[in-house]
Amino acid sequence: MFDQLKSQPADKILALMQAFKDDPREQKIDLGVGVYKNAEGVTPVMRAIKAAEHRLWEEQQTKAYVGLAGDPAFADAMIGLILGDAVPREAVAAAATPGGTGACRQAFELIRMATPGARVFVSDPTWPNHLSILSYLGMDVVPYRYFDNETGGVDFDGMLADLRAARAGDVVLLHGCCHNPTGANLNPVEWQAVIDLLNESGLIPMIDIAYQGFGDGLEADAAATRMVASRVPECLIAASCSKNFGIYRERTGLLMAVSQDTAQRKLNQDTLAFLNRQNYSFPPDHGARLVTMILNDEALRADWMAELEDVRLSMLSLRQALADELQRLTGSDRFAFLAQHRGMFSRLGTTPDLVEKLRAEHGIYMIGDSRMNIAGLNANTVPVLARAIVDVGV
Ligand code: PLP
Ligand code: TYF
Repeated sequence: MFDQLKSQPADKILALMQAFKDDPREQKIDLGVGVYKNAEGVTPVMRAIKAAEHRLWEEQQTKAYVGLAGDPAFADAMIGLILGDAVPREAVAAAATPGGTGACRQAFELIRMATPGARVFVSDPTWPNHLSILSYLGMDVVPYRYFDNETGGVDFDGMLADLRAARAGDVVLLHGCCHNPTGANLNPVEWQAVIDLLNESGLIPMIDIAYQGFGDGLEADAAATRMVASRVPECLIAASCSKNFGIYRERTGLLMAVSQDTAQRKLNQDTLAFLNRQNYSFPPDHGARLVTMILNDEALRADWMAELEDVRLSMLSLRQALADELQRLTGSDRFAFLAQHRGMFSRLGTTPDLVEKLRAEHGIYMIGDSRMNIAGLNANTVPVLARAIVDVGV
């Protein structure tokens, strides 16, 4: 049996992580995998997580199974965080999943189950795992134009033109905030235009929100998701707690199915529980429980929000410093888009050859499509990166 296996393509982001580790040079900069790092290069356990873990260790009396959809208190807390009061609670079915990846996987399976012929429209580019899971599930994927290499912004006319090719029942995958891998995002007017198109054409939005709090703030980063959820008849939302709670390895996420028809909710809820059962039965609980404790405790929540805000502001100031340094070195505003981008990532918009040159000659590791993890920088390495970008001739 095993000899029938074919080797599968590696995850390029994870492969780059390994290449960085294997590089013996002392002066090297890791702008690869999307994990937050502070100025010392450490990915810390957030204070509120530590405090909640401590409390959990003291108070938890059982590790018995919870439920196929996870603890409803986790869903309630996350729905509050993401959707606020944009839609009635009765309109939302939700199930905990192993990370945001699990939420995406379950969402895709639900789409395939509900509408077997549906195509999924994805931004070009999008997070590579979207493509790889969709292809594994045998689903049809249609890219829509998104990033404009010339301006570093969104090619919005191209995006709308490509989405006009979608048919009723097709799904449009949108990043709720902090687009991965580009860092370029829609403004509110553009979001409304997308919503109008979705409604005119009968398209179903699926929102992937993995970086709430990393862009313009917790509320601002949820605004587009709230706008969509309250203005379309149905949508799916895949949320991750990995980044904003710093609990990557705990595998904590939530899939939400929103319908304005509250009678539909029970069927949606049962389907989400069914899909969990088919794939892994009960979802992980530890991270979800910590998140619930934090969101429901005034002091823990305030401390978490304060630390998250520090994280967000540190990335914003690194962006600004990089854009300023490049402005100083080149005498042009060509790289001003780096300060406009939001979230962990920016796509530089250069060729794989120059990305390779940055690695070979300067020990700077970014993804081949020129995506940089801004949190991989610090005050000392910003000028090093800026000089290298100019040196290789980006
Ligand atoms: N979606 C996007 C766009 C991401 O960048 C990530 C990042 O890790 C995820 C989903 C899911 O992350 P996780 O499964 O670690 O929660
Ligand atoms: O895009 C990133 O870097 C993050 C982390 O298979 C990640 O989303 C990368 C690769 C992967 C899973 C998560």
